[in-house]
Amino acid sequence: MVVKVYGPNRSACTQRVLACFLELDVDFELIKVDLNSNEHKQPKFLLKQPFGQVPVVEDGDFRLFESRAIIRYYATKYAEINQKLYGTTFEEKALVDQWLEVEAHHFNDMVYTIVLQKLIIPEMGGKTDFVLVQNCEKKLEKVFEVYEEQLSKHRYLVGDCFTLADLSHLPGIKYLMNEAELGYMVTKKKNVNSWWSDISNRLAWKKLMLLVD
Ligand SMILES: N[C@@H](CCC(=O)N[C@@H](CS)C(=O)NCC(=O)O)C(=O)O
Repeated sequence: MVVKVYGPNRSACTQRVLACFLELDVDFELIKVDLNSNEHKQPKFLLKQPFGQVPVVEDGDFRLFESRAIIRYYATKYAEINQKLYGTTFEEKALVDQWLEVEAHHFNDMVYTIVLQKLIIPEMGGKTDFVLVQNCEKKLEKVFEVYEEQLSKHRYLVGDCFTLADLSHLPGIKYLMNEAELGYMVTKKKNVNSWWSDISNRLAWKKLMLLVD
């Protein structure tokens, strides 16, 4: 069954899901949602995602939103394709969840605000709040310090295998490096830099980057 993924391919949250699908060889059809014309806030879309956000997936009659819930579901469903992606023991799974929570609440919140302030608000004719951006950069610096320490002990965030915890960072780091011009935050940290270089060179991510407008 081909899974329908609703979301623009430039959206970081949609990319998180697509990266997971490419890792697991899940067949998908990407159905573009035009955020510029507020398609995601229209009644038809709100029936799929009541908060008016992308992505949403439809797998036959089964519908799911929240990108991290989606990747957990598919990594569990297709565990035979890649057993390590969501860990193999209760403890590994708990650690993947721990780092996914770190990504969602410490890392992504900062990156999202920076990208919003530096790119999206000016595109819409608004003014960047540079004080807010600076505060987020400071908080993000602390997050990367924690990652640097963790990655000095392990190749990936959870031990020696690539997991959803690493995958979930790919879209945000790519935005930081390319769009927000804050690549130095990654490159100046030896372990974080080699981790980024490793995970961004995975075949699945490279394939995804070819699909992105
Ligand atoms: N926690 C949600 C966040 C979804 C989200 O913020 N999506 C963004 C695109 S990456 C969006 O729809 N933005 C438009 C909006 O919030 O109005 C998830 O991970 O799926």
